[in-house]
This record gives sequence, C-alpha cells and structure tokens, in this order.
Amino acid sequence: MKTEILKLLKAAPDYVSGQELCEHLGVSRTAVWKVIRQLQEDGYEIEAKRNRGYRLGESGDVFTGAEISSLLKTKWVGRNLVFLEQVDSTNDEAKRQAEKGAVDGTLVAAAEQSAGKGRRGRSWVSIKGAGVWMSLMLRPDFPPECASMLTLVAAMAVEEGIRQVTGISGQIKWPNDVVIEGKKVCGILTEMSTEMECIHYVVVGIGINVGIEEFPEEIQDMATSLYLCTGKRVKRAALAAAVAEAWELYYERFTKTRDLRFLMAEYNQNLVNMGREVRVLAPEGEYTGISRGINEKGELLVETEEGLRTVISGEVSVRGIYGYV
Ligand code: BT5
Repeated sequence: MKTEILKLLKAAPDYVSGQELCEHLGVSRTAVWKVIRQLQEDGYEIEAKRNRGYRLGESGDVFTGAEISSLLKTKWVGRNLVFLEQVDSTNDEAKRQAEKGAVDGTLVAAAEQSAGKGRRGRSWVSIKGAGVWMSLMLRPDFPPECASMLTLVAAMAVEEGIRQVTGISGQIKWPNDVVIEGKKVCGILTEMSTEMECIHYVVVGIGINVGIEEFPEEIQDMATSLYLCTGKRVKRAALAAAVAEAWELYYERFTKTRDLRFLMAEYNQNLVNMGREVRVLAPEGEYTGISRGINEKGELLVETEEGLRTVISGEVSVRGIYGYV
C-alpha cells in the first residue's frame, strides 16, 4: 500500500484528497493517514491540508523499498524487492532468500552493510546511507560456465545507470569494476550455487559509492564516489532503479545467445585499459601486455610478446602499469 500511495502522490500535479486515496485503495482514512505518517518518517515531505488532502513536496535521498518500487519500470527484475535498513551483506541475504524459494529477479537492497564482501574474502566498505548496496538473484537455465559473463553484463548496466542519472560516463575495468576518473566507483561480486552442472541460483552483487565523502586511508587513492566526482547529491533509489532497468534489457539479450556478442563493441568502447599496457596478476605468475578488449565469452585478450593470451576472470586482477588503472 505504501508504494501505491507513493505512486499516486507522485503522479498528482497537486493535492490528492484523502477520500480519493481511500477509494482507490479500498481502505479507511486512518489507514491512509498511518501510511502518510510512515512516509514522512522515511524522509518525504508531505503537506497535509484540510479539505484539500495530501501533496508531496521535493524529497531528498530517500532509499527505501517503496521508493525503489515506485520508480522501477522493469517487467520482472525487482518486482520482488527485499529492502533492509541494515544487513550483513546483500549477497548473503539474496542467497538466504533464494534458499527460501524467492522468485527469479528478486532484488535485495540495503542502506547499510555490516559485512560487505569483495572477491576472495576481501571486504567492501559499505557506509550507511552513502551507497547503493544491492544484489540481484537469478535462476537462469544456462550452464554454470556462462555465469561469469553476468559480471560484465552488470558492469555495463551500472555504467548505463550512472550515465542516465548523473550524465557522467564511467568506464569499465575488466572484469568487475566501474571507474570514473581512474578510480573505482563500483564493484561487482557474482556468486552462484550449482547442482549437478545446473545453476541453482546466481547472485549478482553491486556496490556503487554514491555519497561517500571520505574513504579509509588504504583505499583513498583507488576509490571514489559519485559525490566526489560530481559535487552533486545523487538519489540512490533513482540510481538503483536505473541500473535494474538497464540490467533487465541487457540480461534478456544475453540469455538469447548466452554470449556477449551483442555487447562486445559497446563494452570494449568503455574499457578503461583498451589498447594500453596492463599487468595481469594471475595465480601462475605476473605478465604484461597490451589489452585488446574482450571476446564473445567475456574473456580479456592481452597481446604479449609470446602472442595473444586469453585471460579468464576469476583468479586474476588486471592493473595498469603504474597503478590501479
Ligand atoms: C569487488 O571486489 O569489487 C566486489 C564488491 C561487491 C560489493 C557489493 S555491495 C552489494 C553486494 N553485497 C556484498 O557483500 N558485496 C556486493 P574486489 O574486486 O575483490 O575488490 C575489493 C577491494 O576493493 C577491497 O579489497 C578494497 O581494496 C577495495 N574497496 C573496498 N571497498 C570499496 C569501496 N566502497 N569502493 C571502492 N573500493 C573499495
């Protein structure tokens, strides 16, 4: 009901009468009033005027399930939305939801993570109220070897979402970072549960630094936020909704071919190290070469003195010669 009332208030050019809301939703005036109070507590400015009704004012950065839902224009992604003020990790919560039988496309978002995760046991700084910390849970019918490509699909969706909301173009640092001005603004963590060569479910976790003003010293040189880049306050719910929409479009195309042919050119245009010398840190050793972009399987092609090498995501990191990018 909260989302419904929010949608009605947003759609109205002026006041919406209490009566109208009651009739539309088939509930009492007291029930409507209670929801209005909750919305005000969430941070919405709602003016209540006798004989006229309710009017929504200019609201700040409200990040709640109802706000995200009221903005979502997707067909199936995020239609089941789990929003939490605080959680250990949205990826872990998405897995718990999956185990409980949640539907394909479930979106888990939180205002704060107490144990945000990066790859290989690394931690992810997830300051309260300052980022989009969210995970998509999917139940695809393609084989497990296709799942690593989802990280690349997500990076493109994030880049698209950021562009729509801020007007700024980010770049992609293969395989799982989105960067702006050479610094990491978003990290992606894809995890999956498989059952006999089939995917039981996949969780694609997305962390976008939105309002962070200062990072811990260890990552200060490599991390940035949309606020630090633009000097403007970005609304997290609008960004989350834009990323989910872009994700749905890209993902539906991906599932048709199960490869990245449709996205390769666009992806390579956005690749931060394209045509530049990179350092590949692989478990078997380190080597350098020129980044030549991804192939249709999402692998990175690196031209070395011994010839073209194919880098598979997972265990490797790719760095610039002099630093992170
Ligand atoms: C990642 O790992 O970049 C994946 C991050 C995924 C985070 C999302 S948030 C929602 C969902 N729930 C989770 O628990 N996780 C996902 P990796 O490539 O391993 O990078 C991790 C490294 O990035 C750390 O070791 C730090 O050096 C750096 N780092 C940590 N927090 C950061 C931040 N907020 N911004 C930029 N860099 C950060």
